[in-house]
Amino acid sequence: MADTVSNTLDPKLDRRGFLKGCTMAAAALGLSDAMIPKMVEAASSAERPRVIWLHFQECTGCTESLLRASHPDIARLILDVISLDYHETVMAAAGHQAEENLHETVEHHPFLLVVEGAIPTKDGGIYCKIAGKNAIDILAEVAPKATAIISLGTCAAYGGVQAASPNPTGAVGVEDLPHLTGGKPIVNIPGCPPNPVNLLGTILHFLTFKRLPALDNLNRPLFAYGRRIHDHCERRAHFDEGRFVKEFGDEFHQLGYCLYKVGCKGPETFANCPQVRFNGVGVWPVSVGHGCIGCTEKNFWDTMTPFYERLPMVKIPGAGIIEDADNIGKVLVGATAVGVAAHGAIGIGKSLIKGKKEE
Ligand code: FSX
Ligand code: SF4
Ligand code: F3S
Repeated sequence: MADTVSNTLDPKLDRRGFLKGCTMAAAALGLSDAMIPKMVEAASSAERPRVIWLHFQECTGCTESLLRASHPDIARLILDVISLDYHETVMAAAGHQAEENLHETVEHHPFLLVVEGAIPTKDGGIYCKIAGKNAIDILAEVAPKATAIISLGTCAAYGGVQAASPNPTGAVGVEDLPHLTGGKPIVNIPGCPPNPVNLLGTILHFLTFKRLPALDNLNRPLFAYGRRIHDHCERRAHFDEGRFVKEFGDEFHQLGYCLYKVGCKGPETFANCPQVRFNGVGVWPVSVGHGCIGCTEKNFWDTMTPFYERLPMVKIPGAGIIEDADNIGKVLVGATAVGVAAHGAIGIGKSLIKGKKEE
């Protein structure tokens, strides 16, 4: 009965793909190569942890981005190291059989819980129902029995797009419902969608060290969300020198200049996108010409919008708050060496964006 999902996908990864995935996860975790054999040993153990994967209010982009990853096939790798007992999108079982699988694991085995999607709390939770139960009841039934909970994607972590003002369904993230989760540890892996490497790294960390990774103040693993996008961006030299794209498609866009003035939220966003990148082909939003919209940050649909207007004030370590974007490069020369901002020290509210100065 267990592992009802893995065998519905491609065959197991070959050894080379498996090693490549572990090496990628070790790099994301900031571990030395010396740790890779230990990680491979832990990941190859016959004792694969059981995982229940619940879907609530979401677009399923989190699972899609996982399934679309390649070189290595991260979905395949994850499915090789866990026993996925319940996952509504990809499991072969349906109806009563699927529900039986869920209850069997919940009642009789230790398991990790992955949640995708927000939980709507208004009007008795009627806005998300599965198998006749609403998301609140399902979470209350499953979460307190989990060893730990991984909230995958910004929706499960913080409510996501459903929670955007005026939040008509009362959508919240898993961590907002502590009375339903029984005090179980929660790891948020935000992103809309999140990078599957960060899920893989969290699972491999758990398998290798028998504990969850260290978290930041928003319960995100520090290995993945400990640095600002802006600090590792390949366009940073243009920012520092004051070379900006003025509008999409202009000559500066074609030259690969900084996207700050067309709305990039990289200076306020914590994630490893520039280092880990996506889809196994080395791309991330900024590398293909679009600014970061801050999708790993709490309530980004409200706090990071309008997406195509620049952040009005950028706090630069050692240089204070810069309000005039035209002069930002000049001020920054000499200031960038000051170092990385204290994690979480930077924050921006919608009122700031609304109150921005016109250039
Ligand atoms: Fe949310 Fe995930 Fe954005 Fe979509 O499942 S994080 S809307 S990419 O898919 O939950
Ligand atoms: Fe990169 Fe955006 Fe920072 Fe410019 S503002 S350097 S595009 S992260
Ligand atoms: Fe999201 Fe920005 Fe990364 S939009 S995917 S955090 S570059």
